[in-house]
Amino acid sequence: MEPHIALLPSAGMGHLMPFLRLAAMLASRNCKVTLLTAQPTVSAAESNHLNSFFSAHPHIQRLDFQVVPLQSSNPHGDPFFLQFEAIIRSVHLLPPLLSSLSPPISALFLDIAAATCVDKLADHPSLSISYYILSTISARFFSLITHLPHLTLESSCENLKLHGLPSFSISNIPPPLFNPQNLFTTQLISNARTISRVKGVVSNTFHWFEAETIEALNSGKTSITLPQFLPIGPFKHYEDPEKCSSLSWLDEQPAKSVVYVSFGSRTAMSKDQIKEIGEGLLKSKQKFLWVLKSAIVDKVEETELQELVGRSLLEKIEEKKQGIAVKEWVKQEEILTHHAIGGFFSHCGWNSAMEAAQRGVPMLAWTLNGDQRFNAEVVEKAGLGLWPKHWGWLGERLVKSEEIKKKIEGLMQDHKLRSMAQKVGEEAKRAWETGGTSEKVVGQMIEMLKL
Ligand code: BUP
Repeated sequence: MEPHIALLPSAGMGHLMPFLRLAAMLASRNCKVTLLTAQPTVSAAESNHLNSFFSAHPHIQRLDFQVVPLQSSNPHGDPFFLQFEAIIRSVHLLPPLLSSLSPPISALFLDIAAATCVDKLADHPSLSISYYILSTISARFFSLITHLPHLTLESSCENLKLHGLPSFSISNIPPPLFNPQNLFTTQLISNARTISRVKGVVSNTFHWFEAETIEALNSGKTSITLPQFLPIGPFKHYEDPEKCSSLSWLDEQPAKSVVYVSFGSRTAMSKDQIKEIGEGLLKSKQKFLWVLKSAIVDKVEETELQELVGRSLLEKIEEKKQGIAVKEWVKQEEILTHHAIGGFFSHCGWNSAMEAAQRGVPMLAWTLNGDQRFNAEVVEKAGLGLWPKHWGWLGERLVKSEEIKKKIEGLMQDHKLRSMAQKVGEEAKRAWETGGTSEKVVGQMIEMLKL
């Protein structure tokens, strides 16, 4: 009989996208799939994507999970981290929901950002199921997280060596992790404590891309016992009927002539920095498609494009016809697949990095916060991209247009980088061919789910 699998994403598009892709993939492999949707969502992008996903995939069941709002939440806290916390604290509402499903579920996939829910669910008498984590981050960052509960991070050291794992540079560790009181840190630590209780950790990465870390995680030689790490990336695109106007502009551009610029769904930059980016793009003389944001959460986006970019800069952009600036949700995967795209100037969120890897699109990484420096290390080591480390974390310094111009020229004109990125794309495809590493692991995972 086909296994019935439930999936519970946490919050934010960087978490929802890989869950939707995993849900579509499991459904295509003869699993019955129920997707739990924590309500209300933080962003409009999440609710829009959920609606269009369910209408395009009527065979996947939707189960709304009303999350209890936090009693006294810090109004200045990151709304996505607060939602992780609200989901974790609403875990007591899950057993009746999950046990009402028919046929009964055999497994629940939890987001790494809410993995600690397993502690409350695993001992519940009405649930006799297996638990998996979907790790929405690189294997490299995951490997650091596994050891967090037993670590005291000291910013005075240069490198961190954990038994059985490749070493880490301290300067790449997100600064909040040095503060044990920070919500990001406390959540990661409690999620990390749960890892050893699950049956497997599914990850959107592939063996060739992170071979050393993946092998270390599965070697049994780490100082803590870990479940099986299952690299099944790059996750495949799922059908999405929504339209995206930027694609028609791209249709008119020559092959590999456009740099796509986007710093993810959660990063809003200062107006000064936006101005420098715009000037840098114009000075580089490269064509560009630039996606802007003015707020962390799209529901509170109020600033118009003209106010954000500045009228004179926007007029220059329109006059020169060198590129377009948009302030809307775009179909990033389709943009990256478009023949006109020659480079991706990105914050190096893990999904973005994997989407570029899958298509062999060279990257210029500007790591702004969270796990992004870890991701950029992977991207740089694989030959997929350039990473000016000295640009610092978000807001640490104002990166001037001249520096941006030079790096964009490097991204778009470096033939060696282009051919190395192409090789990454070929390896990513190979992982999914018959007998490829990810394809084999998926087969193994489906067998585990049938048990
Ligand atoms: Br913005 C934007 N269209 O306009 P990351 C993003 N995306 O399809 P993040 C679009 O959202 P974290 C847009 O393709 C990727 O799948 C993009 O995830 C898609 O970055 C996802 O790259 C964004 O991981 O999350 O959202 O900043 O904080 O987890 O890095």
